[in-house]
Amino acid sequence: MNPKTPKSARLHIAIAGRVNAGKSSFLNMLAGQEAAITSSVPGTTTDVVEKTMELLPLGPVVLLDTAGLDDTSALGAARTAKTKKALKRADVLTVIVAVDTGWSTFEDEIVNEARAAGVPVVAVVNKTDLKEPETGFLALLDVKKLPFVCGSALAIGRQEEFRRAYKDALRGLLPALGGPPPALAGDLLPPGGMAVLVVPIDLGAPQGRLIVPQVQCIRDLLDCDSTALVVKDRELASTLGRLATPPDLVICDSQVVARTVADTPEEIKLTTFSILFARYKGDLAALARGAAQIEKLKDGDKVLIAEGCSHHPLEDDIGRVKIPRWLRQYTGADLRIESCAGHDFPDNLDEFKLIIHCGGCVMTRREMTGRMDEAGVHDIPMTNYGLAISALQGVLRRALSPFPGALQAYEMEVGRQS
Ligand SMILES: Nc1nc2c(ncn2[C@@H]2O[C@H](COP(=O)(O)OP(=O)(O)OP(=O)(O)O)[C@@H](O)[C@H]2O)c(=O)[nH]1
Ligand SMILES: [Mg+2]
Repeated sequence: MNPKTPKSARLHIAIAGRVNAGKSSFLNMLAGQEAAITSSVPGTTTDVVEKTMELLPLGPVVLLDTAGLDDTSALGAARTAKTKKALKRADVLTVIVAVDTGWSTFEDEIVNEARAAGVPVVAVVNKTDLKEPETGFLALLDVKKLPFVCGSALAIGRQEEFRRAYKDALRGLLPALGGPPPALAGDLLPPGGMAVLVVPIDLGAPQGRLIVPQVQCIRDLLDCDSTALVVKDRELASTLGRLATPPDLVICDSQVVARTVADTPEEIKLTTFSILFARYKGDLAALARGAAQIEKLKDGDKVLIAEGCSHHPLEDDIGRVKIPRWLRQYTGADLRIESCAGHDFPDNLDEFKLIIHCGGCVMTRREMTGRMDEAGVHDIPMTNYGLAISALQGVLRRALSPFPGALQAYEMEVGRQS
């Protein structure tokens, strides 16, 4: 992957530890530049610092430098909370511990939290220029079953060795990182197949380019030796009419799904970008089950609309305006609708009857599945924008038809008494 790899497709590495352990110095050593501020003042890093880079031969990563776990300043608790939030989007945790301070309950706590969430952990023993780590210390890491590397982020001349050892340790964790993500769209087509992508160019479309999910889909189709034909919604019917053989799949933006369904002959498989990403980023069947909850909403029910990025909402913003309007129209119920954005996901999930999440194009698969797990723990149905829109337009069954398992999950849940 090259430097333009979308952030969400990069391996996210959270770097955590106590203040002054050398977290930021370690990040700078990996990056080969002063990406984060370092100093001997405890609590130098106060917020999460992100650095995207190529960590060869591992590939593209995002390093997340965090505030110290034992930050005792007035804002310490808020900073630690941010660190824990960063852990939610991390694929792997690196715990930095300075050799002269040793291991403490702070490290134990974050390691336990990561492990409980299924995030593999590697320990880095830093500042070995000050003293050699004691065997008892290293034995303790062994007992905790933590792979570890030792070195000094500041020892010029020995940094390459430190970097290499660290990357080897990360590679050792790769099986635990779950291998490559599932296919996006290419597996739905026969070899040499063709997909038509329906992309509306409306006010919400950025100037001069396509959006990341569309580009990723095109790339995935090309990787699978398929043909991708891109049209605007208005040109779909005439384009289909001009093709000598029908396409194997039509993929459309959720916002034009009703029109796309109307313009696409019944025998052609059809889905939305959003549904493809639901499968790619999370558990499509679970999100389809969540969409069934729309049929059961009643007066006074609270619905959470959750957005992965914090963009400036347009007048007819999909999450803030359109979905709430369609939900109220469709259910006829007096719903209480709240929204959240960015990496903040509320703690009071119990209050909601349904969570409608965006496609999560800027989120990692882990962050998305983590949110689904959280909703699952609270037994709150969760679906996503695309599935909800298709349901609210009355075409969800058609849009799920390429995914029989998810369609069945939806049907069963609709049929279940609430
Ligand atoms: N001797 C030695 N000092 C180091 C090493 N790594 C970092 N330091 C020093 O330790 C101090 C803290 O380094 P930082 O990288 O800012 O530590 P941090 O963990 O990011 O600290 P906070 O952001 O305050 O939580 C600085 O004075 C660094 O120069 C190392 O390997 N050896
Ligand atoms: Mg720091």
